[in-house]
Amino acid sequence: MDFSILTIFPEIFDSFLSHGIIRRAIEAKIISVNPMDIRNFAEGKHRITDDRPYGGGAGMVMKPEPLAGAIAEAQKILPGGRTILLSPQGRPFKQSVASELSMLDGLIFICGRYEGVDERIYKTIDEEISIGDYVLTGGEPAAMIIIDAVTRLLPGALGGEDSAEKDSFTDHLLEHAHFTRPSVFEGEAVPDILLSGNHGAIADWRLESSLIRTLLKRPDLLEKKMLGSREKKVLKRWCEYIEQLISA
Ligand code: 9D3
Repeated sequence: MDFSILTIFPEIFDSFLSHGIIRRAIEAKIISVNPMDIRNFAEGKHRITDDRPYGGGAGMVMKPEPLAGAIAEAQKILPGGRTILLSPQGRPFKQSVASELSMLDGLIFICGRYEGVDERIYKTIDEEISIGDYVLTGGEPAAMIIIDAVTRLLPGALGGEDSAEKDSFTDHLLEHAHFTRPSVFEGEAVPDILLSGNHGAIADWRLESSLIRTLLKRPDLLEKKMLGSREKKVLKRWCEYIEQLISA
């Protein structure tokens, strides 16, 4: 998958691209990431990329000409790539959107700054995505988040058995609790089952851990989930336990 990022701050991406799974995915040629400086497409001595809004008011607007030039260049480099404007008004980014984008060959991200972009660039974009209901200073963190979430879904990016397929989030469940050595830390022991070697019992314990954590921390996720018979059995046992507590 090839990513192009249109930004006035291309250096923001240096550290992101130099570490961990993203770095390895680039080295393995699973992805390429090309931050492009919108300023390189701006004319005049000062290469200005923003201007005051017609009609007045606070803040600045991204000028259309440099953006249009940068978008045209990116679309030439990635023909058939999907052009995505990152903005607070976009479609909410979710794991399902990451999964959809991971099927494509190329993505072009436009990182807005200031109050927004000139309305006339909308005809050159395919869609608009937001990463959530909070206010950022620009689209750059959103580009990193989407590239990160999409890359780990690509074949070979995670390596080994840690496949993205068994991610509990796609399944509307939070991850179960995790433990590693030492077996006792500050007086607190690891649950015996995890040391038992009984893989069936361990799988049951992990499902229970996932379900109860989700119930306590993100009940909204559990409401979306289709419960199977194993899940129902675990939750019923908790119901019975709570009923016992009440009637005692
Ligand atoms: C004063 C009105 N503001 C809208 C809430 C204007 C405004 C604020 C911040 C316009 C752009 C921005 C910069 N944000 C992004 O570029 C952005 C963003 C975000 O702020 N939240 C969630 N997702 C995204 S994706 C890009």
